[in-house]
Amino acid sequence: MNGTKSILLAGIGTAGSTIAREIRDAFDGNLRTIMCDTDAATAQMCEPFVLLGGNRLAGRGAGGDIVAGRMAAEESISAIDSHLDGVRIAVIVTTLGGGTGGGATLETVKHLARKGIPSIVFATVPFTFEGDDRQRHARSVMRMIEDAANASFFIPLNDLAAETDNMKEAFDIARARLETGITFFWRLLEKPGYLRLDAERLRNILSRAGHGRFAAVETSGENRAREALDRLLSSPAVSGGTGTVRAILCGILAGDDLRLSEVGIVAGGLRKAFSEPMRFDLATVNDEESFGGRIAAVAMLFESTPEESSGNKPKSVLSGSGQKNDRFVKSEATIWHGENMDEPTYLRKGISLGF
Ligand SMILES: Nc1nc2c(ncn2[C@@H]2O[C@H](COP(=O)(O)OP(=O)(O)OP(=O)(O)O)[C@@H](O)[C@H]2O)c(=O)[nH]1
Ligand SMILES: [Mg+2]
Repeated sequence: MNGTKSILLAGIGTAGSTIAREIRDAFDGNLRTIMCDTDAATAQMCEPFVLLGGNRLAGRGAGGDIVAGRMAAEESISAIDSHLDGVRIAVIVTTLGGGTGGGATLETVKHLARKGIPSIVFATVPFTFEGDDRQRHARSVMRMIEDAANASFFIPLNDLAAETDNMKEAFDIARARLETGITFFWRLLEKPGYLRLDAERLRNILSRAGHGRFAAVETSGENRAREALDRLLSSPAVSGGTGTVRAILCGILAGDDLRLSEVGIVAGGLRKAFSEPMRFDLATVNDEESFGGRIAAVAMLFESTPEESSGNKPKSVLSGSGQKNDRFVKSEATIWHGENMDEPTYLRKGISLGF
C-alpha cells in the first residue's frame, strides 16, 4: 500500500469533521479521510461519514454533553472498522468544547488502540469566554486523551487572541495551524526527500511520543536557514513548555536549491538548543513546486512532565539490562546486542550529517 494511504485522517464532531474535510480539500483531496459526528447534518458536507449514536441521539448531535458523546461513540465507533483496511497510523482532528469532540475522541483513540493502530490527536481547546464548564470539561478530557493517545497536540484558542481580535480570523488561524501540523506527516511520506521517513518509521517515532508541541515557519532569501532557526527557537511551542524535551522530529521542506549547510544550520541549531539527551529525527522533503526558493521548517517536540522526568526510568524489554531510555515518555529502551535501537542509525554508528 502507498505510504500516504496507510495514514488515516479522522475528524470527530461537527467542527472536527469540517476541519478534516477542509484540510483534505486544501491538500488536493489526496488524504485518506473519515468524518464521525453525532449530527446527521454533517454527512451532507463530509464524505465518507460515520454517524455516531444514531439510536441514542437520532442524528441530532450531543448538545454539548460529553457523556452523550462518549456513549454515542461506544454505540457505533466500530462502524469505522470498514475504513481501516491497511491503516498503520491515525491522525485525529477535533475541537474540545462540544459534546462529540469532547466525548467521542477518547473512545475513538481507545478503539483504534484495540485494533493496534496508534493515534495522534490534534485538538483545539475552547476560548475562556466560552464558559467555565467547557473549559473544565476540555481540561479533563485533555488529560485522558494525553494518556490514551500515542501523541497529542493541543491548540488553546485563547493563544490566538494575541494574534487577532476577529473571531473568524482566530478560527482561520487555528485551522491553518492544524493543517500545517497534520499535513506535515503526509508531506514527509508523499514527497521525495534526501533524508526520508517512511510510514513504519513515522509510526515508530510517534507511537511512543506523548504530549507534543509544534512550530512551523517559512522563510526565503539569502539567510533563510538562519532566520528559520531563529524563528523556530523563539516560537512559544519551542521556547515554552514545562517538561523535559525527550524527542524532536524536525522536518525541512524546500525546493531543489536546498543546501547541505542550511540543513546543518536548522537541524543542528535546533538540536543544540537542548542540553538534555533526547531522540532527534530529521527528515527533508524535496518539493520544488510548493517550496521552490523557500524553506519551510517544522519542529515537533515531545516532552515528559516534570514528574516523569524525575521518576523511575523503565527497564529494557529485550536485554533486561536496565539501560535507561531517556528519549521517550512512554517507552522502554529496545536494546539489541548492546545497542539502543531507538537511536537513529546515523547516531548509533557515529555517521556525520555535516552539522
Ligand atoms: N477550530 C475551530 N473551532 C471551532 C469552530 N467552531 C467551533 N469551534 C470550537 O469547537 C467547540 C464546539 O465544537 P462543535 O463541533 O460545535 O461540537 P461537537 O463536537 O459537534 O459536539 P456537539 O455539537 O455537542 O455534538 C467550541 O467550543 C469551539 O471552541 C471552528 O470553526 N473552528
Ligand atoms: Mg455538533
